[in-house]
Amino acid sequence: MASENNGSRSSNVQTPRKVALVTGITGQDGSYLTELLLSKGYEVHGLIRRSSNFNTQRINHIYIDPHNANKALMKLHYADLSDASSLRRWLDVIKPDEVYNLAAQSHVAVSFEIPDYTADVVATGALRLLEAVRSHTADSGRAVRYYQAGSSEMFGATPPPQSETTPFHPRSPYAASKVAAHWYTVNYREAYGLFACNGILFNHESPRRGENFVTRKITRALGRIKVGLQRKLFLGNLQASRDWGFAGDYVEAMWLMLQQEKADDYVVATEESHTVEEFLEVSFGYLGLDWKEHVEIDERYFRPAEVDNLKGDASKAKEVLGWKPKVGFEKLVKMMVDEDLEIAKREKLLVDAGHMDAQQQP
Ligand code: NDP
Ligand code: GDR
Repeated sequence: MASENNGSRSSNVQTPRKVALVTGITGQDGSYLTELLLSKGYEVHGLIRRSSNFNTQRINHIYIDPHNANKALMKLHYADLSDASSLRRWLDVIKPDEVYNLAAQSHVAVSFEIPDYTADVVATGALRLLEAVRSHTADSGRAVRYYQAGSSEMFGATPPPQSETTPFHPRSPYAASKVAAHWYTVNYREAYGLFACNGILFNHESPRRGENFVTRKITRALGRIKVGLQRKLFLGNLQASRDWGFAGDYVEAMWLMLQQEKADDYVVATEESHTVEEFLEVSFGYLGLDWKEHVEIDERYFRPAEVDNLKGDASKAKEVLGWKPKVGFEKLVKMMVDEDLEIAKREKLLVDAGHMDAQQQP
């Protein structure tokens, strides 16, 4: 009898669904992280900013209209990292257990063009969100865990391998702003006891990568070259080295950081580095093409200050989080080429049917 009671009691006990708040949910990482959190049973609230066109392409496949289903577990709300009041309001309404701050003006070269805006969103935006979390927890007595999307760009000119103890030497307004956001996060942890973690993530890519980052720019153009829609690809510095991983692997590390007993900072990387030229060799070679016949250097893509060599040391994440990357460099390149070749084939059909201009660039 006792065991029957115990059994029925435990089967009736339901752990409450965890609630996550994700800024930057419409971005590459936001989409993978949301998929991961939904698969773990979370309710996910994403903050999106207003734009003149819909900007939810990366999450449309997981969106369920709440008018059609009251069990929709991903919900979207308008807010902006430049608007402190919107951040505090949504925290009070949503009452999340975990906050992932992924929103950013994330393009390094563009940050030289719009430095003031970049600093406002990347640095002060993180501070606004931390302050909103702090004041929300102080007023409500709730515990909220916070993840800050830090970057290997913070290491900048400091030679590899780069770990949590490597000094920062940022080389762009974007990188300097991420350094500020990193220290704001450490400060809120030390000053207020907030459970706040910095993930220092090295470059991570995917078929959902923005089309003006170098890997996706290459695979997108390569697909179009292969089907005959384009001949040339204009690039900048081919000698820069990056530690490129797969975004799907990296969002797992973000989640793991917030499941630990103690808040801390972690480098997340594959520990392998390749030049842009090597990316060209592998991607073009995979489709049987010679990149040298198609690539031209355009100085417009050189940056006022470059980051030459990034290669992470992810020992701490491996030891403490038990994290390791599943997708290596070649597999990542092939995954991106395969997907972009399919997109190019569909574009070719539209061009041949007269529905699209062949010159139309993504
Ligand atoms: P993306 O550029 O793909 O996504 C950025 C997201 O931020 C988008 O959802 C964008 O919205 C949103 N956003 C931009 N400005 C604002 C704003 N003012 N208010 C609210 N939201 C805003 O970046 P990734 O997904 O690649 O990267 C995620 C985070 O990780 C970023 O902070 C990035 O700096 C950082 N990071 C990325 C790395 C990488 O290799 N991918 C490596 C290390 C760090 P919208 O869709 O409307 O533009
Ligand atoms: P990065 O990524 O600056 O490392 O920042 P990006 O892909 O833009 O550049 C990588 C390297 O390629 C060189 N490069 C070019 N880059 C672009 N975008 N376009 C070109 O035509 C081109 N030609 C050569 C660049 O000079 C650079 O050396 C990314 C972003 O996701 C950041 O938000 C993130 O913090 C870091 O990765 C880690």
